Amino acid sequence: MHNKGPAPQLHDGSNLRVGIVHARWNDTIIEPLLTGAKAKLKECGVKESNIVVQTVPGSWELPIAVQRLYAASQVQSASAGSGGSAGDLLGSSTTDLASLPSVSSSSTGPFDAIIAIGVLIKGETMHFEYIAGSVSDGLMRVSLDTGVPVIFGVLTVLNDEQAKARAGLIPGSHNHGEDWGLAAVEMGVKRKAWA
Ligand code: DLZ
Repeated sequence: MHNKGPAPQLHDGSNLRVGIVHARWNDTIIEPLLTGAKAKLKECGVKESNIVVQTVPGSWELPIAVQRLYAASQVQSASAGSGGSAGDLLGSSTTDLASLPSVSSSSTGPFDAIIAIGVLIKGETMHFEYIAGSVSDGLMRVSLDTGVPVIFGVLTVLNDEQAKARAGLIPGSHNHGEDWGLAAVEMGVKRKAWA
């Protein structure tokens, strides 16, 4: 099977803070992607308390959420010691995915990378092209405007089968969420080095 992801580079994520924002559309695909991303973050040493998860209704809302989450983490960093967290500033994470954690961060500081996760299935929406193009452009813009690496975890697929194959739900298939976790750590570490 193709789509095995990039050749892995292992980086130490123990000093990183990583945000994850995911859409709630297509939650059965989102859930394994999120789980895969978090598993790789932790494998690289990112502490649970340094992973903040937020949700939005759909992929369309990802760019604004990533932008505000990052801004909130900067404000919080500037006023460190005044209490609160980036998660608090945006409101608690609520999710219908019972197995997913809510916001849990006791740490402070701006995020070193943010992963945006969504699943757009062409067959289900006439909006597909509009949403996919705008969300891609929006996430790139947020990344370049803020300087924080935004990992593109938005699947744009033609049907359910393709979505499942990219979430590791079909035997022998690869969970792209794992790549996004690794990419977040690599880019977070490199961004610090390039600062
Ligand atoms: C409206 C809509 C449709 C039809 N399909 C999807 C989808 O496949 N994946 C997704 O993440 N979101 C979808 N949405 C919701 C939009 O992203 C957005 O949440 C709403 O239009 C409200 O702004």
